[in-house]
Amino acid sequence: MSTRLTLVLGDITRQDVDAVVNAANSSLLGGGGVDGAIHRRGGPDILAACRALRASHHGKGLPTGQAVATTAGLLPARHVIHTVGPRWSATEDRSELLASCYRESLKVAAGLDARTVAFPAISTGIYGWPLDDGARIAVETVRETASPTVEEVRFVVFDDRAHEAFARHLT
Ligand code: AR6
Repeated sequence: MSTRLTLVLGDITRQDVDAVVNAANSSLLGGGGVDGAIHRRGGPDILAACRALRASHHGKGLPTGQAVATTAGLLPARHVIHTVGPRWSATEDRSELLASCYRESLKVAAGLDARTVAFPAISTGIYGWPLDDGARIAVETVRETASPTVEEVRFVVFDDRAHEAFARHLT
């Protein structure tokens, strides 16, 4: 399956796709940014599903670079795929962990038979990753990852600066 990469300026919680990716933290119990918006708009079912994961497979939380799916509650999407980006470090190259978020999320998406997946710019907010580099890793990784089910990967960005960064790497 060759995956089409698209770019939208908007709110990830409004996307009518099979799966939206959440820029979560390893607790899976919510936070600010995309995570806060998804839980606010998606309602309590998402948090209940996250708590169930913490009580079973992910007792210690979700490791950085990994991904796991839950219901999307009241969101227009069918599933939320939670992934944990690395915090930016000026002294340590954590790029492979950021690439892993995109790869592992796409793997989970294929397991859900998802055809359309929306990604935020993982790690580029509260986790401080420089936007241009975060966009480069996102685009390169998705381009290099073949998926048996995913026809469209939609990057959903929140402001003009992020839109410009992704547009640069998509052309
Ligand atoms: N739709 C699309 N993009 C958004 C939205 C939205 N509704 N809200 C923010 N962005 P962030 P991170 C952009 O901070 O850096 C949470 O507390 C934002 O401008 O959501 O991976 C978690 O629980 C930025 O470009 O995620 C973790 O603790 C990008 O989405 C931590 O933040 C990602 O910003 C994760 O930090």
